[in-house]
Amino acid sequence: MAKFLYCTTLFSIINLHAIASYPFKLLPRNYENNSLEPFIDSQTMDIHYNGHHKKYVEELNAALAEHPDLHSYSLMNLICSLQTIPEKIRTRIRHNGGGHENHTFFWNCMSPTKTAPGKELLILFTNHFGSFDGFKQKFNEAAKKVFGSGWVWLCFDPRKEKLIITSTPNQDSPYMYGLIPLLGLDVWEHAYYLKHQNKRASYIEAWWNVVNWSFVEENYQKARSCSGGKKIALKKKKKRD
Ligand code: MN3
Repeated sequence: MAKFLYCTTLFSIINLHAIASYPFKLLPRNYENNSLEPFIDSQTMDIHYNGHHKKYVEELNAALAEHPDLHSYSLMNLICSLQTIPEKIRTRIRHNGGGHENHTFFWNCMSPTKTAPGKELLILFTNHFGSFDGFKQKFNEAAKKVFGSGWVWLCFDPRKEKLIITSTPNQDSPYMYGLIPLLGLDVWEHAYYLKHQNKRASYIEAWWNVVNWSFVEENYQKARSCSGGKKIALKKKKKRD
């Protein structure tokens, strides 16, 4: 129980939107559907946000409606303590709570304003993945490998105090696995099929143009301060994976 409280408290400091509780709301994005053109098309952004994401929020609220004992739970409490959720609604909370969290995070991972990784992030990528290009290559490989529907992530692992690239199936959030996401990419077909059809690689390539590196930097700084302020970026790596 203590571990659970530690995790949800730590994660809620990092991800403030996740402290909200029932009834959950679709949060506004700070750009329009067409703002990411030509890299992410307007129709996909509209259907993805007003269709898919909105549905996750509605389904999450519907699953919780008849469980008033869970109405005080934050989104982070719900998705980090699935084993304590009544079995009858556990899968719905996992899919729709994860879907709400992941998509809220994903909108912030993109920006119509061109950004670039700062000096500290570049050092971080060099130390963990050989170079910035090395990081992108490994991230691309992981994104192409996701079978079916899922996500690829750059995460901070607070147990090992290092960065990792990983994927999650369906709408699972990295927080469910004790990881803090810094950057995430939705590789469900609904995220790209209208424009890129079956060519996931071309979607991934286009997406790099709209990555919000300021958000990644912000997430990294919060993860670092919550892990005791250690300079993980400057840590020498003994052995490369
Ligand atoms: Mn999606």
